[in-house]
Amino acid sequence: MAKVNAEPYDFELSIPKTALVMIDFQRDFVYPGGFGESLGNDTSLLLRAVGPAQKVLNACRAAGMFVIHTREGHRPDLSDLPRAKRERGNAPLRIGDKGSMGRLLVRGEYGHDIVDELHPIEGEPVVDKPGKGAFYATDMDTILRMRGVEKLIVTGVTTEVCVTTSVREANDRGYDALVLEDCVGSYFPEFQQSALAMVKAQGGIFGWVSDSARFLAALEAARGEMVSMAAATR
Ligand code: TIU
Repeated sequence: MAKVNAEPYDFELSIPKTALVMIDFQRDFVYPGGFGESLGNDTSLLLRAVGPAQKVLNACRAAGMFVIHTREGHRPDLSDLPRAKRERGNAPLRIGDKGSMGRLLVRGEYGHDIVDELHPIEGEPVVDKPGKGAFYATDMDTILRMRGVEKLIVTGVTTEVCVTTSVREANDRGYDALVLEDCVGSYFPEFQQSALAMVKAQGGIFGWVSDSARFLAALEAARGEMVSMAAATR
C-alpha cells in the first residue's frame, strides 16, 4: 500500500477509505474585513495555506478521493449562537454584526462562504458547524461512515482552533488523521508549530503530520496501485 512519508511514522494511504477534509477556508477567516480580523488578527498569514491546499484539492479530485468541506457559522437569527461565544473577546464587531463582507459568521453571507480557489463542486458535501469542531452538532461522522471513510487528510484554518479541535474529535471517533502542515494556517506562527507538535507527539497521540509535497507523491503512487489492481483483475 502507498505510504505518505510523515511524522511520527509513515501514513498508509488507501484512496477509497480516505476523505480530504477542508476546514473553514472561509473569507471571514482568510480575508481582511471578516471575523478573523475583527478579533485583532493579521489575516495574511492564513492566505499562505490556500495555494498548497488548492494543489492538494485538485489532485484528490483527479484521484477520485472523497472531499468534504466545513464552514463555521450560525443561523441568521443567531438562535444557535451561545451568549458566551458572542460576547467573548470584546471585539468591536461580533458574530452577527455587519462587516465589509456581510454579517460576520452568518450562513448565507458572502464572508461566511469558502474562498473561490477552494470552492466546493458537485458531489462534495459542505458541513455547516456552529462550533470549532467539525463533529460537534453536525452530521460529519454520519457522512464519513456512510462512505466507509476511515482516514482523513486534513487541511484548513486555523491550525490550533478549528483544525486541531476537529482532529481531536476525529481521533476519539476512531479516524486516522493526517494534517498537511503547509495546508493549514494560524494567525500565530508559534501556535502553528506547537499545535502540529501536539498532534504527532507521543507516537502520534492524535494523528500524523506531513506536507503537500510528500502527500502528493504518495497519492500518485496510490493511483498507480489502483490502476495496476484494475488491470490485474481484468
Ligand atoms: N479565531 C480562530 O483562530 N479561529 C476560529 O475562530 N475558527 C476557526 O479556526 N475556524
